[in-house]
Amino acid sequence: MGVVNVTPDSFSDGGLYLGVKQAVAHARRLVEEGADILDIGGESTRPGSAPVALDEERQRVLPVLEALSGCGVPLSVDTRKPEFMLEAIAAGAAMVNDVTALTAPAALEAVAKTPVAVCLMHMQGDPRTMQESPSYQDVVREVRDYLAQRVAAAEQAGIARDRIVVDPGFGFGKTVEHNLELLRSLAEFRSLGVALMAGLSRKAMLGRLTGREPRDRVHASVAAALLAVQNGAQIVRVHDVAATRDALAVWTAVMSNG
Ligand code: HH2
Repeated sequence: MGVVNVTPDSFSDGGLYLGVKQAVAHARRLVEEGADILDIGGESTRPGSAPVALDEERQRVLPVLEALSGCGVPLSVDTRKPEFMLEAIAAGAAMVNDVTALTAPAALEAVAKTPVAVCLMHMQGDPRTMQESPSYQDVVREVRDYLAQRVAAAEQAGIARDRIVVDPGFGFGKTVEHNLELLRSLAEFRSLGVALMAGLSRKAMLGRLTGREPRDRVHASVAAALLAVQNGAQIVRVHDVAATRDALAVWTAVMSNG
């Protein structure tokens, strides 16, 4: 899944693709590089970020979605707002990626009445404050239990299992140690019986481990994506599609003869 941030303030590429033309060109490049899905977002959820008004999100994302419909890959919309989910679906989105796992009032019902796929992600707290003091007794168990509850709630609302993807939410209310523990134990999330996604691309934990700025975290991101796939992720959400594709081509070739 290639990331298309139509935002002025995303942590690694904020402002680079804020115009419709730039965002669409970037998205098309990601498809050429081998992205199977594009995830389009108009609201940064990086630590410390403030929410974006519905109208602003609409103006950023809808023209990009519309321009990309028919681009050859399914489009995902990264949003927490139920009203906007429905507008994005009407504009061609085939997937909703919600960092709040459809916990907003009426979000479950909004998605249930459509045929699209949905990614339910775990976050402790909210973006403004989530990195102040993340705390867990057992991060893997707590994140998995939360996702199991959200899958059950989604099913109860009428969203079939084969439409659901779960994501432990690397960096969303987690220390570097929490993230490493989740990555080590990612395979345990397969027991939830739905597709598994991981988003580690250019994140702060990789900065902590390498001492590099977000745009220079490509190599670390590729390593993290590869480990995530090796540990059971079926979708990796990445900024650097070509590099990730190459690494996965090698991994796939090795594994297919194993
Ligand atoms: N990470 C980000 C945003 N959305 N969605 C899922 N499912 N999983 C993730 O790990 C995830 C996500 C943060 O990355 P990015 O979009 O590049 O940054 P920002 O939130 O600053 O726009």
